[in-house]
Amino acid sequence: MSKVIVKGDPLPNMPWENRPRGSKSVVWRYSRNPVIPRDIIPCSNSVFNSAVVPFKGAFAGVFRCDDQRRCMRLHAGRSKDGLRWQIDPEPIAFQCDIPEIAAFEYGYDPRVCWIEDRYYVTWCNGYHGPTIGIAWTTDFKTFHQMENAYLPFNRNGVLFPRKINGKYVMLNRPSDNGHTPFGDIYCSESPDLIHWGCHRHVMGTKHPWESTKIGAGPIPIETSEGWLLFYHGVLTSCNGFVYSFGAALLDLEEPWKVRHRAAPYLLSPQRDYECVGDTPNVAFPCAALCDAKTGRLAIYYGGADTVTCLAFTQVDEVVQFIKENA
Ligand code: BMA
Repeated sequence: MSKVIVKGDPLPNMPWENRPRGSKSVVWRYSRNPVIPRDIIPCSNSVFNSAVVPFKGAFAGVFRCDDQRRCMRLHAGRSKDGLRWQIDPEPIAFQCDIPEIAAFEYGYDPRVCWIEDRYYVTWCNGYHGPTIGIAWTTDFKTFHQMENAYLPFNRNGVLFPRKINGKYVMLNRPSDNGHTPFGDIYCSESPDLIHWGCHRHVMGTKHPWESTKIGAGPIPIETSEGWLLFYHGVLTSCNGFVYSFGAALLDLEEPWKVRHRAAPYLLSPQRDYECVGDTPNVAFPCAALCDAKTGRLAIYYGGADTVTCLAFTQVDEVVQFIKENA
């Protein structure tokens, strides 16, 4: 039983593995990583930074599949156990009646969020530069694309799973047109998921592991201690960027206020499948499954911009870690 109260449903069938004997890590990796190989569908060069949610007693998701032309595409997928995935061989063909928005340039780093009565997908959408695309689905077959949330340049758009004070809320990360050498997390509000405003700064770079830029990861998890946010942080080494992830607790009603933030990372690229691939040294989380009853958490993250991996933790332990390691 989780001591920290998690708002949400029980999810007894989610992927899970106990902490390996002898390990003291707050977050531990799935022993059979990666869960999704780079060549799971015929056209894929790599499948990573992908989003997974509970769906009709099983699981569904939106996957970043870079194809063998190295075009960045989004594909839907389904799984009974969250581990073995059937990913559609064809990319999602978004339905969109706004001609200016309908021309798909590229899409990457999706997140999926259930709000009220449907799943919303947010992703980094090419529109004269990267911005945040939004679409909704109820069946993971038909996806209805809406207006982009912001002007370019923006990345890492992550919705909260309920309205806060009557407004939809999205974390996002203003950026540039390239491999952005800066970046703080902001939060924006909307009455209708179309018009976004009331932009607030949430947090900036702080500790060495995240000193270049940060960006929100999975959909925040509502707990009695605040919104549990996992986020990636980037260090610039002499060999380029290093992507790790850490966690913070945001205020439940004013989520731009950071209540606690852990100084150390939770997971940094150390295994071969995180260190070797199309982009070395990347662990990039985009989704988390949570069993509200036990507080078990399964975090899906991309490894080296090549494969999709899983790591586990417990809400109680991660909340305690955040509070004790400020
Ligand atoms: C970011 C995004 C991510 C990627 C990361 C590391 O800018 O492109 O998809 O994982 O860089 O290359």
